[in-house]
Amino acid sequence: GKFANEPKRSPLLVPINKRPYNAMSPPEILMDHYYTPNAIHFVRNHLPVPKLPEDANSHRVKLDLKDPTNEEKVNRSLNVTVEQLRNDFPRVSYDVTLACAGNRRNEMAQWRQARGLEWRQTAVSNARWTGAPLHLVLKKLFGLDLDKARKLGYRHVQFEGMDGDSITGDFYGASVPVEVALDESRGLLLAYEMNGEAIPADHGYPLRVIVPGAIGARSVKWLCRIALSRQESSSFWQRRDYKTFQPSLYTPTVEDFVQAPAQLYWPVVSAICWPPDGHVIRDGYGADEDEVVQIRGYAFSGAGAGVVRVEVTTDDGNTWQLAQWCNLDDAPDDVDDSLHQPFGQRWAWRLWEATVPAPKPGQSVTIACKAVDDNGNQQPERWSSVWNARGLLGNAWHRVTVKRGQ
Ligand code: MTE
Ligand code: MO
Repeated sequence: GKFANEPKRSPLLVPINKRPYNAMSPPEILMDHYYTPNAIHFVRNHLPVPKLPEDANSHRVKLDLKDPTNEEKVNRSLNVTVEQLRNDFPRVSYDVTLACAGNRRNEMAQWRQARGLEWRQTAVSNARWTGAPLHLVLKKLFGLDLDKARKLGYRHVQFEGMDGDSITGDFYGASVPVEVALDESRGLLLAYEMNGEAIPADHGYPLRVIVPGAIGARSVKWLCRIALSRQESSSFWQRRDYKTFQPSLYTPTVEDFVQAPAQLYWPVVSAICWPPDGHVIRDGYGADEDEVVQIRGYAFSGAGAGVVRVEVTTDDGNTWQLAQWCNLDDAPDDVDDSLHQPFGQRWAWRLWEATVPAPKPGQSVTIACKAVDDNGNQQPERWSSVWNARGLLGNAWHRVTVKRGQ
């Protein structure tokens, strides 16, 4: 059947849908690693996993220059294999946090119903992605740089996955503006490795594009075609999904979707991964002798903006304390250094921790966090100000309530 190619999956993942398979990372284990182990990287599949080639190196990607005046016509076309990408181009690695645009939809949907899978806060993971820089591939094979591409009338670079419905022709796809795709500093990779291993089946084996700082939807897995075009990808997920609307538009029409701009980048967000909401502290467990609660979470922003600080409150935002960066064993030594994450290319999360006073026996405390990024942008306090019909880009303060037993 359609789901004949699904891989074995870790029992540690937290599934929210079986077919197609969608699963969150386990929040507590997520906080133990700077590089999320491949087996627990969250999975977001819109379609069945396609039949994958056994030999990664001979997998071909089609590169098409479409006719700028006629989307149906291709002016120049060639194929490139993964082997060529490995051998003929520099091998470049970037640390990139992928996050589904629907991350934290369950909280937003508690404020007001929003359409989509109810992800909690861990449709987010971080990996070291390795591959060939996209701009070099287009330069070497077509002699194209941004300037030339624009002069020829190209506006978008489209990506197509192998997953889809061959009858309706509905394949997963996405696109990004040429200004992003052909700019070296934006870091787009044709990636063939994830954390130093072949990319696992669920994450796009044998090749995927990585669009750093963007919503996960733009990093097309199981990549089989790249096309320069005047138009955005005609994929459903580019044109009729992954768009936000003003908070009074409850039921956007097809027309509303077509009109709205496609979302590319993430805003700033942070969330608490430990303790879980509703956690109960029993004395001698979870609260140490000083009667404190240890909190851990992540923070990231979009488009290469770094997170400059994370703040935590236990009095609904009247007073705040600064969180500390975590020093995890697997993180690079210079993880908080501008050499590791240069300005404008801070595509990876920062993991943080904080300690707040434990509530008195029988009482509870609500802990909230927010992050501030390089642009001075901060997370909004309330869901009411960011609610949108599709439940995307959930970045209100993240709150968890911790109770203490009698
Ligand atoms: N690429 C293909 N071909 N098919 C998909 O369903 N899902 C996208 C993106 N790329 C998708 C895809 C979405 S919405 C997200 S959030 C990320 O992949 C998830 O990447 P991951 O499963 O490796 O975590
Ligand atoms: Mo997504």
